[in-house]
Amino acid sequence: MVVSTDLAQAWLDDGFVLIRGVFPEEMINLLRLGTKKAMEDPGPTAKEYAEEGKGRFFTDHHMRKRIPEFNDFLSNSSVKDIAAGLMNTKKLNLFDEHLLVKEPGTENPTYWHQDLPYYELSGSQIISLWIPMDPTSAESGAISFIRNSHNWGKIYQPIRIGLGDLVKEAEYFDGPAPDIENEPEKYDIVTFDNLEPGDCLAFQAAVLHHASPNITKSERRRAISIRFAGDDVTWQPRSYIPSVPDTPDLVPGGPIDCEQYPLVWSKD
Ligand SMILES: O=C(O)CCC(=O)C(=O)O
Repeated sequence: MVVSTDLAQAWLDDGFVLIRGVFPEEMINLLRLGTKKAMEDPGPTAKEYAEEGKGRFFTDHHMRKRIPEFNDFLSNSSVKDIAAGLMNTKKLNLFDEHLLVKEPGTENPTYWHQDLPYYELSGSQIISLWIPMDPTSAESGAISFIRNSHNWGKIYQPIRIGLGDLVKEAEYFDGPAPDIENEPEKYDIVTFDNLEPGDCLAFQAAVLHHASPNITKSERRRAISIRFAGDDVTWQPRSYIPSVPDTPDLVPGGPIDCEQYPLVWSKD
């Protein structure tokens, strides 16, 4: 799969880009099977955000370490080509896979946030490929972005994405994110409310984004964000993220290659 220069430019300018129909059904089925396993037997990094009896907002990270289907998807789909093409990078480190499942009746939104302060990384070539496993509508958990907000030069204080409270231990940075929910007219908000399995929504780590609750009665909203870092990314330890002992040999400002952030692709 070759990423056009127009798509790569849109990723740079807007901070996000949608690529339709890039993953065939058998690839999405790998993700669905992996997700089933992750939810039936949650690993140590799994979290539940929904209140008892109000749907289920399930998240997990780094599932490839214990569930082979996620590795199969990483090896056999075009996910790395897309990430490398959009970022125009010579190498890719995989640094996270984040599973985000909102079952019917889940009232939790995913609060407005940037991903960057949750990472121990610094740089501009940091991408998430958000891949829905179900049709996704405004009612089932559509994702929205503020166009170009990655270029505002701000890092906002992280928030617990499913609960809405600020992470107190985190740095204050540029303060909490603006109150976008109550003043939407002030922002250039783009909502992707008609995604299909096979689509891929790519976005930059500093772009502000949000996802709605799943207020449907029967539509699941399973999605995975697969995250890669490119050439300009260095290690940026953050006191409130307990990374040791997974990144023992990294030096602040230095390269990120290590077991936790494996080099998974390079341009020969
Ligand atoms: O899927 C969601 O609810 C939000 C996704 C998100 O915030 C992310 O992938 O960074």
